[in-house]
Amino acid sequence: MDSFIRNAGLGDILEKIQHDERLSIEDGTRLFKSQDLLAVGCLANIVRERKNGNNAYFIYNQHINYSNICTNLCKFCAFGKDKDSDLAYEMSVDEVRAKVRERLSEPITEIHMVGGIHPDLPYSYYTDLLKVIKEERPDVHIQAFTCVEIAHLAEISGLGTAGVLENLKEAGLGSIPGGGAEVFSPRIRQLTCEKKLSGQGWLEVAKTAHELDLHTNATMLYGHIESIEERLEHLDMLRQAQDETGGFLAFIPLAFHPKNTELSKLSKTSGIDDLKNIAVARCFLDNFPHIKAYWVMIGQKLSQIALSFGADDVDGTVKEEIITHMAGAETEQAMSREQLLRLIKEAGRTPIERDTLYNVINSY
Ligand code: V47
Repeated sequence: MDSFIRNAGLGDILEKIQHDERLSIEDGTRLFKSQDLLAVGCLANIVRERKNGNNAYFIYNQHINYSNICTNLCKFCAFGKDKDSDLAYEMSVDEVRAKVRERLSEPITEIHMVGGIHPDLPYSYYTDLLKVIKEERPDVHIQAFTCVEIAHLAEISGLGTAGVLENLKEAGLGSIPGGGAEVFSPRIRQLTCEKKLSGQGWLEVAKTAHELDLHTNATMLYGHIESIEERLEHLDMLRQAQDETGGFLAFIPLAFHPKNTELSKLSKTSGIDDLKNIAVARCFLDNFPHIKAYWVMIGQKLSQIALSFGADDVDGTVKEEIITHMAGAETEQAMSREQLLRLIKEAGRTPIERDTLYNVINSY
């Protein structure tokens, strides 16, 4: 295998990975630009195995998108809608309670809840959401509100970032999902999501959360108008932040889905790029414990292959995914535990059902 990687011109990077040395931005760029996907995958597989052995994680979770009303209206997003749009929706606190009740018979351990940046819902709505979920399912871990939503809540509550995080934690928040990071580059934000919280702002919220013992995830939305250099800049900013706090759990590359967005003329991502984003992230983000292949975005089959290209996690049962499906995802809306087990086992990995913080619930 070593000679195969050397023949691909990546021998120096192999040496670094074998010695657990940090890759430079230039190394990362070369990996992205390499034509030899298998060589890049082999490198990532070395790192994956060192960090996670033969384990591949999944979670029994439920997604709730409480509202799609959004003032940011990012060009890559098909989910967010203006308040006056016919497609706009907003769940009442009782409707969210009903969503949770619908699935009380299932062994759900995590509720993943995000929404748009709503122009006029009061701060109490958000704390009430957390409280009713906890009333219905006291043991569930609530992973909710992206760093972009947290910045908005800090503003409308007047509590500031640390204050609002403390307050949400008291109301039941367990951790923060990785959405809203997009690509940190100011050029990309200017062109695709100029109203959104800046990349620096996103990182500040994440780091403040970590200081308060709230773990977060991180994402990167790739495959639209960003350059390879901008992807590396994004990964480098995440790696630096993780050096400072150690609070990120997982990195999830998100494959851009163009349908029904203002960027609908762009193509879907290729399988090669999907696997490369996972593999390069695994090699470059040496301080991130987990890399997730999100089956909703890249499909069940490619997620299975991704378990040999650096990923050690396939997310979970999900159920009722809206954000990617509004943008044309053709994947299922949910997977059962049995389907996840089969996907992982057939990839030659040991399926580990985990909770949000990667504590083992069951090993199969
Ligand atoms: O924040 C928006 C992205 C995110 C599109 O933390 C799009 O474990 C693709 O962040 N095509 C939401 N992506 C999803 C997300 C997530 C999902 C699963 C697990 C975790 C985690 C996080 O989806 C948004 C945005 O960055 N997005 N529009 C689109 N057209």
